[in-house]
Amino acid sequence: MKMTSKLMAGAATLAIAVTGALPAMAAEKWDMPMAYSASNFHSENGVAFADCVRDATGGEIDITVHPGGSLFAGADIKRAIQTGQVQIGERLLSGHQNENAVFGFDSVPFLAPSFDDSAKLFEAAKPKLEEVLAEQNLTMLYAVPWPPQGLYFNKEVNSIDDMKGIKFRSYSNATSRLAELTGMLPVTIEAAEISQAFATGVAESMISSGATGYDRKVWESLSHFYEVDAWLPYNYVMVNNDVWSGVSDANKAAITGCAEEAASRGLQASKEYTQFTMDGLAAGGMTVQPAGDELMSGLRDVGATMTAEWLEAAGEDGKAIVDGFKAMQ
Ligand code: PCA
Repeated sequence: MKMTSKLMAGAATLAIAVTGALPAMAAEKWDMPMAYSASNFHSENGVAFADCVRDATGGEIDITVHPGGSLFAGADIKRAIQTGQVQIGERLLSGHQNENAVFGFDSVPFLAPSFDDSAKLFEAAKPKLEEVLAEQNLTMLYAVPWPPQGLYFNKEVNSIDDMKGIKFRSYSNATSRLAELTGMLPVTIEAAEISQAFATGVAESMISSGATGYDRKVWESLSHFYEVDAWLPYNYVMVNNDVWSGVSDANKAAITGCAEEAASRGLQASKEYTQFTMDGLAAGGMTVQPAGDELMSGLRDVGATMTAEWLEAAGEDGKAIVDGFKAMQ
């Protein structure tokens, strides 16, 4: 009896000595692929989110961010998370418009062209979006908008006619459709690859934010950026639901808190980057200015067609999102 308790006490001391030398619990390692360059504000925000999660979970969840499409290319990230090849990751929401039109709510031209409007549109779309994602074994943790989208060219462009035949880099169904409706030739290229595509002439134009043109130094190949404020597409961070359901309640709360901080920090960065990166494009030698009246009116016609097409494709869900958004205004 005495001997046993002595042995047990000894074993307990030994256990304390051993576990004391290790972290309280082995850290769970999560890989987080992201599609955009390490210096992009979404990627920097992702790293800050991972740091927050490491701190807030007392080191129990250790996220490694892989920016620039280095672990999975942008187009493959969502599937990698759904199938459990990675636990968590970030992707451009409208990159999945071909799966479900709901994913393209943020790329309806001129529907919500400011930061304030796009935040309302996102709130209106969130319940439906979460429902669609849940059916795909995914939980959205946070989402951050890109700055407003404008048009890049390697020449002066004053009308839709001037756009005919131009090779256009697209990043989603909506951007490909915009090219078709303006007589351009769309080719889908990830942001990580665009510097080369412009340098080699594979593409001569794109719609994107000042941020992406700035990140990729497109002034080396392109000459004009026209502010159009067509839409503000979102990037979102999602986690695999099997992984998420295995997380303790305390760690779920910690991660959700970090996600809320990341959403507001990312939004702030996106706002600040809007002017900063347009100034950067101009400093690189580009002409940066609002699109002229004739070009804008042509784009508005194209936008009306795209809006009708999206409403048709998104059906009741699309109508509910737009109605919910309009009710907030
Ligand atoms: N940059 C991303 C998507 C929207 C944006 O501003 C890109 O061009 O791929």
